[in-house]
Parts: sequence; structure tokens; C-alpha cells
Amino acid sequence: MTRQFFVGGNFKMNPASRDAKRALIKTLNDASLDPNTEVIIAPPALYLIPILDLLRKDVKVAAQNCHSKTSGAFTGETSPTQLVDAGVPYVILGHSERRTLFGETSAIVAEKTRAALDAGLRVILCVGETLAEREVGRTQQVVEEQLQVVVARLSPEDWSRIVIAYEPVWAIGTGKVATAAQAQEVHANTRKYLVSAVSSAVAESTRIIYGGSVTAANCKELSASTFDSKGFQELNGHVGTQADVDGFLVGGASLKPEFVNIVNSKA
Ligand code: G2H
Repeated sequence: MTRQFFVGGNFKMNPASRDAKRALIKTLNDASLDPNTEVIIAPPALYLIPILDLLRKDVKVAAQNCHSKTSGAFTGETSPTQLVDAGVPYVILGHSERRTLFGETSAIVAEKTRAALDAGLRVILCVGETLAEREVGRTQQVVEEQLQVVVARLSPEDWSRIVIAYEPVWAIGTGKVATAAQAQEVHANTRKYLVSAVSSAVAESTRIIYGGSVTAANCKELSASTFDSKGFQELNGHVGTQADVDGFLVGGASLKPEFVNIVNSKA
């Protein structure tokens, strides 16, 4: 089966002004975007509703986080129900900045994922290892531990609304991008993990995107693929192909005109 290519722009706490935000949206609205790629942008929560009004309708929006409760005394938080009510279809959960800077454990990420799905959202679920974990050979173990907690809270049907974003922490905002082979290896192993942890059908249909210093200069190589209808099992391990890289989550470069080139990297 063919998985639709997916490119997300994670603006993080940017841009710094409404004028800059409007300029970013104008660039996207004026661009020629590959109609075969699913495109989302994740602006700060404050800008979600105005951007929904301004943005072309073939580009979707995502929140960068949400709470697990529907409403209540949670100062500063946004609920998944409120996001759905506002017309927001996606939320990013488990980003490493949430895990490391805001103390979100895998259990909290799983709780939020369950709540987001229950509210009707789609989830971009981020996982990834630190440099120290990679250097001692724990990359796959860390990714699977982070996923396992979520797997335990989901039914097989829920996975149609999950996109997994593999974001090695050492590559985030550092300019140090994973090689195409490193990304493909983790993506392929993660897909194999999904076979055993959930099902072959979920493993084959779930999109696994890469994040971490993706730019217009490196996106083509990272996404080069010979994926075909024979299925991923026959293609895994083929030298020089990134058959399991189904798109990107882009941070810094999503704030620049080159985001359009990344969206169009499979065109
Ligand atoms: C990883 C990525 C976006 P950047 O955080 O999620 O950011 O492309 O700036 O490394």
C-alpha cells in the first residue's frame, strides 16, 4: 500500500510578531504545493484561530500540545476538546522539548494521546533518543519504550489517526541531521516493532516521518524512496533507499520560504 507523504511545519514559539506570522502564511498561500503531500503547520496556540481563517484550505493546522482533560482548573492549558471545537484537526504530542523542558514523561504523553484521540484529534506522536542513548546503542530500545506506553493505551483502529515522528534529540535544532541511512534504519525497525506490538496492517499503513534539522538541502536525500506496492517487508534493508521515511516534521526551516521546497521534495 502507499502511504501519503506528510510534511509538518512546527513553528515552535515563533514567529515573534503577527506581521511575521501573516508573511509566513502569505508565502504558503502563494506557493505551488504538491497536491499528493499532506501538509500541516503547527503555529503557537495564540495564532491557531486567525491562521485557520487566513490559510489555504489544502494546508491543515496542528496545535503543538494539549492537556489531557476536557476542561477545568488548569491555568495556561488548552484542552483537546477546545482544539476540535476551534476546527483544529491535529496536535503534536511528545516533542522532545515538551519531554525535556516541561517534564512530560511517556506516561503523560500516552495520557494526552488517548485524550486527543477521544476528542477527535489526529496526533503527531514524537519519539527519539538522545546522543548519549545513541552512543551506547540504545536508540531502538528508547524509541520502543516511548512507543510502548502509547501502544498500551490504543486500539488497532486508533492508529489510522497517528503519525509517528522520529526525531533524534541530537538532531533537533542543531543543524546536525541524521543521515538518510540512520533515519531509514530507525524507521524500518520501528515499523517492524509495530508489526509485533500492534499488527502488520497498522505497521504498513502508519506514517513514520523524520524530524531534526531537515532543510531544503537535505530533504530529497532523506526521502528518496523506491517504495512500491510490494510492501515494506521486501524493501527493508535495500541499500540506498529510504522506503520507510514517509515525510518530515520541520522546525527552523518551516519558518523560511524553503519549507515549500521541503513540501515538494517528492514532486
Ligand atoms: C525538531 C524539528 C521540528 P528542527 O524539533 O520538530 O525542529 O527542524 O529545527 O530541528
